Amino acid sequence: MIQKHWMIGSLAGFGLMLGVSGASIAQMPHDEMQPSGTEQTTSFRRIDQPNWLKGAVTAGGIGLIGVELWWFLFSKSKSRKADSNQGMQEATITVDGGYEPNRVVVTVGQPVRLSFDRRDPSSCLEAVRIPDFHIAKDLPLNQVTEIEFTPTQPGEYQFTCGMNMFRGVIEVQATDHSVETTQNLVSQRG
Ligand SMILES: [Cu+2]
Repeated sequence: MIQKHWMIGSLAGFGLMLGVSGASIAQMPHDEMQPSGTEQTTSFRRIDQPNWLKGAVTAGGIGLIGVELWWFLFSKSKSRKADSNQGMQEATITVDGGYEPNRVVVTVGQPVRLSFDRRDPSSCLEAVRIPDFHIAKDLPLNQVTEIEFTPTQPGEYQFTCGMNMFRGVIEVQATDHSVETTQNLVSQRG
């Protein structure tokens, strides 16, 4: 949530910057054109912006809209399959304005080690909880904290910050796909 607001703010700031710099570029040749001592018109004068500038500003605007769309639609769900390493399923989750990735895919019945790499000083993210596995752990800043557990049932299990504001999902897949359909929605808590 918080990061989204920053993002919107910085996007707006960037857009403003584009506009302002565009205007000052457009004004430069105009000012130089005025010879000193001749009549100064106080009435409005139409500033003809060069076409390349109009094109650049338009392209910039469209680009920003694209970035925003991408941010809202796609950046939220980043999924990663855990790496299997000598029977241990491992994944590193970066804690910075949320969880990245915020969906980790693992296989049932094998131990999982999640390494939370906390880089965000916000107290909101100073702890992580995985209620279904009765895990609650502090995440010291600029350290990697490992959490281990073994999922025994396929399903989707949430992990959250201490206040339940930021969330991620551990997706536990069945090894046998016939089991998956019957046990898919084991537990999901809001
Ligand atoms: Cu929080």
